[in-house]
Amino acid sequence: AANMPLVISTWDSGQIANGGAWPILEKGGKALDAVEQAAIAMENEINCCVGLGGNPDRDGRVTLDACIMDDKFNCGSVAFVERVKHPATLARKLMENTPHVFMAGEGAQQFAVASGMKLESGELSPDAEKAYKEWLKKAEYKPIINIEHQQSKPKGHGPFAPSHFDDGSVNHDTMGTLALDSSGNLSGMCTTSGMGFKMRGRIGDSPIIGSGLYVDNEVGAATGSGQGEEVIRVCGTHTIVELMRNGASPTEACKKTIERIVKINPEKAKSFQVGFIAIAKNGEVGAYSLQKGFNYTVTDKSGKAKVINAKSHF
Ligand code: SD4
Repeated sequence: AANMPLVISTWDSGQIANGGAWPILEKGGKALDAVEQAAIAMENEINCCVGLGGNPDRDGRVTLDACIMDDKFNCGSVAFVERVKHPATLARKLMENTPHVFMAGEGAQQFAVASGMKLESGELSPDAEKAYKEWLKKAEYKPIINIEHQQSKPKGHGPFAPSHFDDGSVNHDTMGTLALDSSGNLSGMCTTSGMGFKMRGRIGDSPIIGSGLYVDNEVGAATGSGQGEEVIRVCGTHTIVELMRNGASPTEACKKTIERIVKINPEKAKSFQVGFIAIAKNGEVGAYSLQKGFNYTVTDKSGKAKVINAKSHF
């Protein structure tokens, strides 16, 4: 395809992720290496929603979910992992060095240590600490419904990092990245600290192959962000790739999948956000979200990162 290499990531913080991926793609490197570097770049940032600086669960602990998938249906996922700084890298190690695809919790952490990864302190970042204290005032022991914050002003840490908000509320900037390398191969990753103040042990869509991420090198790839429960219900990213296989463009495929979520319960669909991005084998990209306010970042062979606002259902 003409349009390669190419990398796209969820949100405007995708500028950070794409910034990690681009040096690899530019040199003719592999999409898999590029998406791993995208994950590392985001996981190094202190922000609400990716990495160990993210918001904790309702018991005050940060638990990370991530997955990675290459152009040959190899995939690795980790969920509910604590004190591991780079969960997408851990997912890649799991993919490459074990016969397994998915590990969770203590076992995943044990595998990280056995793989030579160091365990971090487990302390909350100052912003997460503050957000958690704020949340504890009401301590509503129920999952928080995830709505886009358009009015709240993010407190930045770095130019584009998704942030904790002054009012202690959560936004949702799970990072999903899809890359098409100069050999025409696709890979993807998804990394998150999950919904802030989630119930302990809760796992979202992000580490689930076919929900938070799917790659089929013959067809295309998709990833997303938002209320994980609603994405899992429709196997969101697998659905998108299947729609593309049947001829839909990336945007049409994302739109049809969002509509499928709406159809389940149109009233409830007003109260949460889901945003998908997708890339076709030919380098065409697209996106669609449920609520307004979802955007994504595309870096193409010009080397420039462009932030694009997705169309939305509402
Ligand atoms: C989840 N999809 O855990 C994630 C939430 C998200 O930034 O997008 N967080 O359900």
